Amino acid sequence: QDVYLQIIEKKKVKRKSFSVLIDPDKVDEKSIDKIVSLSLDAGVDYFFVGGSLVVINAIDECIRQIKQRCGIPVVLFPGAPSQVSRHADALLFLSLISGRNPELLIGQHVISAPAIKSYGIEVIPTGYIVVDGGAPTSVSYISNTAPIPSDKNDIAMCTAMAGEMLGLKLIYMDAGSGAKRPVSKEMIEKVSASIQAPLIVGGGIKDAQKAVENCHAGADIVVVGNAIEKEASLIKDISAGIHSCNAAHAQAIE
Ligand code: 1GP
Repeated sequence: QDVYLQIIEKKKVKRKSFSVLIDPDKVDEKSIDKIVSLSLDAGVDYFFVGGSLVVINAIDECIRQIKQRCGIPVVLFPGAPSQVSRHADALLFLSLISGRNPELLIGQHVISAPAIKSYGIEVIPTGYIVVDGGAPTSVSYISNTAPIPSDKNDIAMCTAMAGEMLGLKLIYMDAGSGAKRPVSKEMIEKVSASIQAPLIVGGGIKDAQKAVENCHAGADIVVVGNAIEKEASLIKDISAGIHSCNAAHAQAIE
């Protein structure tokens, strides 16, 4: 089944999903093995693969190793056109709509379009909104754009609305990998109430409590990378937290 269709189906029944972000630079065969087995046990919904700066171009190999071990959909979350792999199930075709860098709004898309088309992978047009996470993260430096200030909920809301009006099918709010301060509950509430498109939230989430708070605020998919790189056992707690929102919702409508 198409990944986007699956995301939409889940949103219709208010099912929240957990995505583990894997930075191909930071894993080897052994750590992939561990992450995949913990993710299978915990019922992780997606793997996002990518990073702001992928130094060793090991995307293909990383995805091959994940897919060898499980059927969890692998979604590319590329920081650059070089991070596109034909082996992924889908690609978040990111337009950095919080920034004003034309290269990341449309330029790199033009360059990578023919290759992506020839790969035949599912492309999901995604409005990528970077929010200030309390300290400069790789994403704001590499993208050469200013993030949306963390308390400017209206700017985030209008940006997400405009992205949706332009036809983008997902909105991804990101405080940046390893952010000190994740996207606030208030901003997630404001954005999710203003759009129909599914909302992905990530950056600086370190525990189940914040993941659950994000789900209640309106996030459809919660992404965690950095904290899991440091402590892989968090996969279990965070997944249980996110999926407990689904159980609670199912009970409430019975
Ligand atoms: C970053 O949203 C992702 O782009 C995940 O962030 O690595 O801080 O979990 P973390």
